[in-house]
Amino acid sequence: MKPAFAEISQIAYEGATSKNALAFKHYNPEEVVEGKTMKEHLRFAVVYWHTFRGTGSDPFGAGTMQRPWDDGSASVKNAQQRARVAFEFIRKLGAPYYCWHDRDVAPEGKSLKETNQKFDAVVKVLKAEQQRTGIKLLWGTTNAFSHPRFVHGASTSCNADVFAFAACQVKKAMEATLELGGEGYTFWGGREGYMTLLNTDMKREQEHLAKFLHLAVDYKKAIGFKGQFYIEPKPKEPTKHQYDSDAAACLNFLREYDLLPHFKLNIETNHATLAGHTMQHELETAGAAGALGSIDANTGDELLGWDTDQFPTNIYLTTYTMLSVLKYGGFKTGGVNFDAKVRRESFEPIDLFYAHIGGMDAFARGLKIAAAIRKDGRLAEFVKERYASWDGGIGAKIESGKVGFKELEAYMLKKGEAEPSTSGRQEYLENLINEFI
Ligand code: XUL
Ligand code: CO
Repeated sequence: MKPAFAEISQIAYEGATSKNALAFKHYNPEEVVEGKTMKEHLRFAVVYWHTFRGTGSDPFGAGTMQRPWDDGSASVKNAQQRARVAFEFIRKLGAPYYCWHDRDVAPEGKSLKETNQKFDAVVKVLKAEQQRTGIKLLWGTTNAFSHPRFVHGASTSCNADVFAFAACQVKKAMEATLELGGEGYTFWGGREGYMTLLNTDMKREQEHLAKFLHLAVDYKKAIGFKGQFYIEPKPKEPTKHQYDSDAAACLNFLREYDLLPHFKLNIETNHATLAGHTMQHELETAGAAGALGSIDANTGDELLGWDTDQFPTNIYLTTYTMLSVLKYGGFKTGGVNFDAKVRRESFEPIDLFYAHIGGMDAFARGLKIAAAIRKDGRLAEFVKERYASWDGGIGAKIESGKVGFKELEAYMLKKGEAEPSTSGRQEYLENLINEFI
């Protein structure tokens, strides 16, 4: 096969002073930060859907992307050829992982049986390419939202046959993930929500979603798949309201239906924005519940109210993200998955390199800055000090359950007043962060 990116050689780390746009300035895979290499910390993944299937179309215009290796057909041969190009790209970029939806990698056939056969034929090539390059599958997932059969949702559809069809798809995609040694499997509820409550039995739909996930957990055990299950929160788009609306809603849902031990969260930046939260808020919510699994790294545009999935280049964003990731012990099964697409105007193949190099460098900087802030210790010390009243005296008695309202009343009657504690020092702390950026 003729290389698709013949003019591009392996992307190398050249250091901060390099002016080469096709080199890393900060991502040095072997550099050790807090006892692990950058490669081990960040576990970068390239998404198949945006990077190899994105056309650049939007509601106002057709696709713009120039992808000379793709003949535009829905043939298995084209899908296999595209897979080989994908691995050439990921290898030259030096990302250790990739992620797919079933329908990104292989076309749909006329029947479920034919669809599965086409999928098998492409999975064979993916496996061979993984073995050839050493690139691994971070997670697989199912596209149960694009086909018209999913118009009312998949597991939350009003039509039980659609639930059954989605189950077949997840079953097959889990088998493929296992076959490819995938380290996880993600559930993003593409249309698991509603457009209007006038036609929706919300309780029943949520019970069906829980039933579906329990069936997936059962099947995971049945086939011996040891990877991590993730739920990816998103509040809206395509539906008006999605049941997995944010990290807190997902955690509540998982707890209510006894699913929490089986799932962690895959937090996406642009989804946090759509939910009216910061990425840091979502990461802290997941982390505090022991459910921070992986991240979909991208960013939105605050002036555009939709899921623009841009590549992350903001150092504050990557610093705050990595501060939370390091705080909760780093990625175990997850990683930094670029669920991001080049702009419609960035239509040349080389733009795929610029986009990923920029995102990887932004995360490498975020990692180094976060590690430096942690080493400095002033931020952590400030937070610790702020809660010092809980480390002894009445605070410690409350935390350990030694006092009730009666004892607290006696304490306060004697003390007389709760004096305001020290300043929150937001500006001082923001300045402190800027010392490191
Ligand atoms: C959609 C989205 C998905 C999931 C996987 O907004 O983020 O691509 O990451 O289904
Ligand atoms: Co995503």
